[in-house]
Amino acid sequence: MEEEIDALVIGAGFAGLYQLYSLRDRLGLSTRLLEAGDDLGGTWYWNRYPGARCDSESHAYRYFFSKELNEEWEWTERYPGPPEILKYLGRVAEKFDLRRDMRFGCRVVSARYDEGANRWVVETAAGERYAATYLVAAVGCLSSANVPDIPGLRDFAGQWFHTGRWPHEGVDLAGKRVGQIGTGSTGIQAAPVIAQSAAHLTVFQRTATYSVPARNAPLTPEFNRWVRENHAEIRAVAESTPNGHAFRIADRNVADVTPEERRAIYEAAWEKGGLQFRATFRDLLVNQAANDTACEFIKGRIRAIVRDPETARALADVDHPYATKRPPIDTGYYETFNRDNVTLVDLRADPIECIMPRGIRTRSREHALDVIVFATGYDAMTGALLAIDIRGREGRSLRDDWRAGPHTYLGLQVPGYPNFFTITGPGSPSVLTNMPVAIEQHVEWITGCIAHLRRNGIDAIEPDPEAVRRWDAHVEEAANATLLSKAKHSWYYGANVPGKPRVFMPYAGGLARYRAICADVAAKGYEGFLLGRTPVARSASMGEFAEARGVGV
Ligand code: N01
Repeated sequence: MEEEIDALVIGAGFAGLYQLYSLRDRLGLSTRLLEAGDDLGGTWYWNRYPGARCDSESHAYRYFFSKELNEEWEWTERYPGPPEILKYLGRVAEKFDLRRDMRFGCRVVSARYDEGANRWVVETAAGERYAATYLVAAVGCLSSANVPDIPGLRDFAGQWFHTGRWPHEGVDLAGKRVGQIGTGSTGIQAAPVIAQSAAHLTVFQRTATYSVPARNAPLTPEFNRWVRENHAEIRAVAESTPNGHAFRIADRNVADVTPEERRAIYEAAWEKGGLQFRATFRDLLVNQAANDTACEFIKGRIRAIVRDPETARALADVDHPYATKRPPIDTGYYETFNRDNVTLVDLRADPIECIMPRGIRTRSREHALDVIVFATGYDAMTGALLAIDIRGREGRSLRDDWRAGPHTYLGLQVPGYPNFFTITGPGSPSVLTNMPVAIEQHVEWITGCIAHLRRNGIDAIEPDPEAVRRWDAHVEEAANATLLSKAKHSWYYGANVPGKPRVFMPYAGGLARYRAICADVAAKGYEGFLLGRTPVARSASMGEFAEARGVGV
């Protein structure tokens, strides 16, 4: 017997909590939230690895929708860590009485659209069933852990962990020989902290990257007062910039300043720390020559910090323009390689061959290890959605429909899956932004859309395949207009997961522009969407869509 409700939300991170609140308390819908983890927090529930910390600055890493919440909540550090973020989300759940409609330990395994009943039938791993008119996936963009299939892992005699599934009780690394595979944002945060307790840390680097100091620090009472008094301004900035952060991109090109001025600008940004480094010039992500100057500056810093010339060379041997892979920020990452107990292995020169019971064998030698840490990232953006067997009209399957890459309209809906919404789905700015700001926009758009349907007695909504085609093309065009398209080996292209289609997944046109597009679509009566279950209009469109993609319906 299934529980009948109006709306079902999957995932209890920033997105799911706000969606539950919005549908239940603003629209008055009976709403349930299902979460695989044993508590709320989403990415912050799972990511408890050493050094885990948010890369967005805390004053803009929050919901803005509630003035009261903003006034009562104060962050303690420039970049909050998981315990404080979980405390914040716990406070949100308490303040809005969300827990009574949340179910934990419920992994959704399938969601099937019953066309006759116009309901989504959702089933959990434990066999519980729910039937809802609206289904919202708030499953996160970076939640499906990617553990590379390296031969021999099963026979490893030590312990191994993926950073995104780190044991909540912690791992005692004292006196252990630790091997860390991966040097993305996570690995760069983890290595300095692991090195402090491990007997030895070996960092296995496949692709060098550019990192800028985070310069985390406790927040002063003065700063927090300023934040309290300026929420509206902070929000306005975050909502009007391309990346959803509370800082503006400088209105100048690299060529507008002299080399000395440029150096001073980079130095000041390096000292200030954080993702603002990317905002020093407006053409860093669109002009290769401009980008080269940032690359050179950072490479120079790496060489100046790291004492061993060969290690410095490998760390500075970056093969892509700055910020075309997600730029990490760090606390003492490069300095870590000056420690006696830390070694870098350059996998480009000495690739991993296999994992042995006692360590990792690279082409040239064996590295004895007690613990392997996989900081190897995620099956990003589509992984968590496709982990669920999602079936739309006529039994069509999302796994099949996205075999060649995701197709969405605005990253919000998929053709053939009526009343199914994705928060920060592929095709939306999502991972290129400060997530809570992108999430708020999506949740509010979805809530407004459902309100529109109910007000007007419309029983279903799904995108017009033609609009999806145009949006897919626009997403590709937006990426190609930037240097992001020069890092084809990034996870933005799905390149980190063997066999995954190479499609640029997030929307690179900027959050502010995207917001305007979404608002315009809604203002025009949901232009590009098919409203209502009108079989004739729908089957004509589906035929067209299938034809264009060369598949049968
Ligand atoms: O994952 P990644 P991440 N053999 O995919 C390497 C967000 N985030 O967890 O580059 C050897 O970026 C891989 O090498 P390569 C943020 O959006 C946010 O670090 O594919 N190496 C790379 O070095 C970020 O971008 C915060 O050649 C292998 C690393 O593993 C996203 O999460 C903090 C390998 C994976 O890097 C993902 O970051 C942390 C193999 N078989 C992360 N497979 C915040 O603070 C992979 N690698 C908010």
